[in-house]
Amino acid sequence: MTKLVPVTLSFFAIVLVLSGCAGTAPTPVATPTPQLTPSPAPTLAATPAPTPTATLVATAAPTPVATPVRTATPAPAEASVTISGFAFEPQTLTVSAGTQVTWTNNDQAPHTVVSNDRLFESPSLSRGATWSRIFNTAGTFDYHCSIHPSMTGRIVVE
Ligand SMILES: [Cu+2]
Repeated sequence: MTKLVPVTLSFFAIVLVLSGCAGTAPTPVATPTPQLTPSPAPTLAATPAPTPTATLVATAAPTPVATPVRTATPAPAEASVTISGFAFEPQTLTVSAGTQVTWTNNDQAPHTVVSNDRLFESPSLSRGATWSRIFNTAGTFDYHCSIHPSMTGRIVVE
């Protein structure tokens, strides 16, 4: 340790002398400052990105929405009654609820379709004329011709 002290002292002495000489130098030579060339940034070793383990998530297949079977505009079932020979044919007609029944008058004489309890009543039907009614509720509907009361018919809705 004791040897280091003179060494350092002599080092500073040299530095002082050199600096003193530099200060008294008539033409100070511009000592080029060493350009610190920027050391290239240490390239980070490209650590391989962790490959994502493909975890296959069993996505449940979307269950199809049960589309209603009912169509947008359900066409009503149709049935027909012919008026011929001053009689309804068939005299008794059985239909399901929602059925549209159409009467057609094939007689020369006019006829009507009037329920006995006045639930429905057609206008006077001339030859070839038709009249329709949809029976939505179940039940038995007796009707007659208001012009010829002997003409009777029945609609049974199930
Ligand atoms: Cu009639």
